[in-house]
Amino acid sequence: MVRQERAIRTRQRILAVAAEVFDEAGYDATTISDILKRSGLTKGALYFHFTSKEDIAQAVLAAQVDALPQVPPQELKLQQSMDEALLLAHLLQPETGDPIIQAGVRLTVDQGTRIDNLQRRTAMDGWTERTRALLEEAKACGETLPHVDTDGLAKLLVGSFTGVQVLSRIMTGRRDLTERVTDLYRHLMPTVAVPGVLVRLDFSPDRGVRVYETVMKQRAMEAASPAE
Ligand code: XVR
Repeated sequence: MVRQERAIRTRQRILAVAAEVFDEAGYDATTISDILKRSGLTKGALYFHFTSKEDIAQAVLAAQVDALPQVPPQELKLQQSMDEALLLAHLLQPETGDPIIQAGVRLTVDQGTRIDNLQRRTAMDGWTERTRALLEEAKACGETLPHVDTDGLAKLLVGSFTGVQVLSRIMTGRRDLTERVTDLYRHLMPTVAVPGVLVRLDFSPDRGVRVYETVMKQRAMEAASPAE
């Protein structure tokens, strides 16, 4: 049991270190020995968990969706969906970021100079499914207008978030990402939400920080008294 826990920790450590390296250098330029050097592990320990650079990158790609913590549940599921986007925007910031999410997103969006075999679509399908599930709840609660198709809307939101993210990285190193994400939802929600819900959605500029801080406090509390 103890050995198993140690193995899980080592695997997570490799992923965290690899995420940092991939985020700094990109997939093409990263070598497995860069990851090895920074992790301080032996070759044997690393190859026990992963077979190749591609294998590690695949694991980082796959981990991104689950690395986004749950936001506090909201009465309005559309608010909760927007809160997820705002939290993601914060976790993509250089200072407040999460390395797995940052590297996962970079690996997803970077096309690379050479053809590689990374499964970028699986990660995007994961985001779309997570988004769709929450929109489905919103629909079941009567929050959405009759024409809303949750499948199409989930794809549109994931696509728009990605576009906004790429542009924000180019223009400001993602410093204006929260603002751009708020603009996206402020302009999209009137075509999605029924009027009674629309007026209750919080588009204020500091919503993202509040969601982020609540989630981080919750995480710190859980770390202090881990649930058995
Ligand atoms: O699913 C997402 C949200 O529901 C907002 C729409 C965000 C999907 C982000 C996808 C990720 C991959 C590349 O971002 C990129 O730029 C939270």
